[in-house]
Amino acid sequence: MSPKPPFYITTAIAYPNGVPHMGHAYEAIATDCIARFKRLDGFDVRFLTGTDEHGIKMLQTAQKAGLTPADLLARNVPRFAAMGPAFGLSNDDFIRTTEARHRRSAQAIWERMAANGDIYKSVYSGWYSVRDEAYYAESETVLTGDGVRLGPQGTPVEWVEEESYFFRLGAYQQRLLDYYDANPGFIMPEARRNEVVSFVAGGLQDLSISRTTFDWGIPVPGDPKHIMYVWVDALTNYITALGYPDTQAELFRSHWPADLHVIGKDIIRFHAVYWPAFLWSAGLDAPRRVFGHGFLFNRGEKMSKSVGNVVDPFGLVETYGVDPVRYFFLREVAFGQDGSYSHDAIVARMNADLANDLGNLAQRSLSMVGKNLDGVLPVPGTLSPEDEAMLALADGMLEKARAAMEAQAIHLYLAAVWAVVADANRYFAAAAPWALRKSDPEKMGTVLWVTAEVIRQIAILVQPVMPGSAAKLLDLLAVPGEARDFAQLGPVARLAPGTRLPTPIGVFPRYVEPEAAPQ
Ligand code: ME8
Repeated sequence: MSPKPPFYITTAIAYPNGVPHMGHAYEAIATDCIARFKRLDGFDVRFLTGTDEHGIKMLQTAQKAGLTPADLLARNVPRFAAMGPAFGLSNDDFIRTTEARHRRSAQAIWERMAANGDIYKSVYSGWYSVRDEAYYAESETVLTGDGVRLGPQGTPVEWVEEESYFFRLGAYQQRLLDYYDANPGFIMPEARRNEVVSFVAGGLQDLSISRTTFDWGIPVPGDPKHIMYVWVDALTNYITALGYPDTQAELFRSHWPADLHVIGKDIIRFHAVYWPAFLWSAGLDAPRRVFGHGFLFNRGEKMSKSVGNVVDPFGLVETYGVDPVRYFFLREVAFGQDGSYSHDAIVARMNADLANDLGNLAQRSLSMVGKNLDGVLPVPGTLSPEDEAMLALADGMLEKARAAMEAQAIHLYLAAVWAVVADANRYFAAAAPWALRKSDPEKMGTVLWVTAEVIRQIAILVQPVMPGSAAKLLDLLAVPGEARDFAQLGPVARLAPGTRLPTPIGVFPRYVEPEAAPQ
């Protein structure tokens, strides 16, 4: 067998200056879904997430709370790490930028960039947003009526004037434009790509990459009164986790360049402009794709720690369960666009798509196998055109799902699967196997077998989004653990007639409002 093709996927690393909010969880869930999809589709997946622990924002938050940065991290980082078990994340590593492996790596990339002639010392004077940890040209800022100057993301900027090292970003303008041109899929979705291309085409200033006014960060090699700009430090996490600076490390050799950096749309510029330039300067390859997802709004408001309308993601899982929460966000929000959520919207999806459409189909068909056939999967008779058509729809799901996932259109992959769930419900209702029990038991058996086989394929395909519930469905169909990957989809591994199934149990509970629940 040929070795599995590698696939390296990452989330942004979050600032743990507060506790995780739903935007963080959303990014992690979506990235996890893509990672699981690729694993089931035969890739050697490496999935990284973690925390971005340096920078002036971290320092200021700690000072405001009367803490040291280390205390603040001790308080918040465990909450980010706890997202793993709470949201069913399958990350292979969790990186913290305060780790020794990362300091070594960030200093090494700096030295490589310096050796390449791309770093020089000068004086920076310009605007800086602590909230964005970003430098902006004056033309990108606006002065509001009350005398506050805001950057392009609407966050306050302050005037900074200090000695600084600079990176020759300007020297990479043409190489970046050529790269965007030669790799139209590098920045996704397309609207984000257009923004970046026009930003770069407008001209690139050299970038200030060190600060001297605080010390919460990684010292510049050979000049420790300078602290590295937090984005040089942060972006490097993606290669640290593969073993950089040891470019001969097994993981680095097999998995760099990254296939996909999943990030929010507010940090596209760092990933699609600065990061490739840093990498090239250090003699490394640029990532293959940067996908900027949209922002989540709760009742129309952008959620953020500073605005203070954060909805606790752990609370959502406690209320609805992890798989319904994962399904809701990935199905409801077109991946790449902004989205909003509310209790009513979550409950509507939970009860309609999960409990009624998929849950009832499984429950009704499998309990008929239990009651009428002693729990043994029947031998199908001659397949009717309807039976054949139903199986063909199920067999066709993988191709559609794959095409959607090639473009990270997670919502379209799920829509394709749920189209088949709807087809299966129509097929089951039209065939009415309950009416065939006496008149045509063989046909009843055929309909139940076809329905079970369709559910098998649906369950295999929903594993990336709802791993726990899909596993329960596959258990109900007695599908062995080693027969659950995408190679088992289509006609190659049909359910074997004669298999004894366990007693069916409900997999997707309806959400009942607490006040409506029976006392
Ligand atoms: O930007 N909806 O960290 P961060 C959806 N440390 N996504 C959101 C969101 C929302 N309401 N709010 C934030 C950082 N995000 C840096 C990243 S990577 C080398 C360094 C997303 O904690 C945001 O777009 O502010 C980003 O991708 C991630 O959450 C972490 O945001």
